Amino acid sequence: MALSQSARKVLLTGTVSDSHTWNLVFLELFLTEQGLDVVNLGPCVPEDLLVRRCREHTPDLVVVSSVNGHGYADGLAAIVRLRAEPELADLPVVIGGKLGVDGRDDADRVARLRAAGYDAVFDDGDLLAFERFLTDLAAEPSTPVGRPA
Ligand code: B12
Repeated sequence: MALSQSARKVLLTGTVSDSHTWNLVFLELFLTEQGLDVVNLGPCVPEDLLVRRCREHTPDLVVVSSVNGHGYADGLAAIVRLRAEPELADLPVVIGGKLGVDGRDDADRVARLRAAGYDAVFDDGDLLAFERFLTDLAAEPSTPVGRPA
């Protein structure tokens, strides 16, 4: 498939308060199967560290995963911090998992995450929708962080 030809780099990260790891293991395997190079930062990643790793690895996509119920708050803090960096302003960033504690989509909170800078929000961890997003992204020209378009 198209994605396997692109060999683009994905930075995968848990949120600052989230100690769950199997979600990250699963996503690393899933993304690798799509033909993507994955750098897995693991769980409990503070915003400043995420910014440093983005500069270091110059990914084509950042995937934020949260399942502990603090995803809306932690995810918002992460994207606000990332988008405050001029060179990371256009970097594609998505978030997904179990973002709240009630187990339901919350349109307002999803809208807030999108307005703050996420390119996509997969609140219920919808992997089919995520796969479609990856396919669309692979069709776009690659413009990694720190390199001119
Ligand atoms: C195992 C587990 C733990 C283990 C984690 C061990 C480890 N090394 O990871 C331990 C015991 C440590 C733990 C702790 C806690 N847990 Co826990 N845990 C679970 C449990 C039982 C399974 C999680 C798991 O590993 N699933 C397997 C992985 C592969 O699946 P997943 O995590 O669901 O991820 C999938 C999707 O969400 C999706 N996805 C995830 N991220 C993303 C991102 C994108 C972009 C996309 C597209 C998809 C996606 O893809 C994955 C594969 O399908 C779940 C309940 C459950 N049955 O899901 C609760 C659960 C996640 N835990 C929960 C809670 C509340 C906690 C604690 C806060 C409990 C506490 N009071 O201390 C702490 C968290 C502490 C912290 N600081 O984060 C809640 C979260 C509530 C919510 N979000 O609504 C759950 C849902 C249990 C519940 N029903 O209440 N937990």
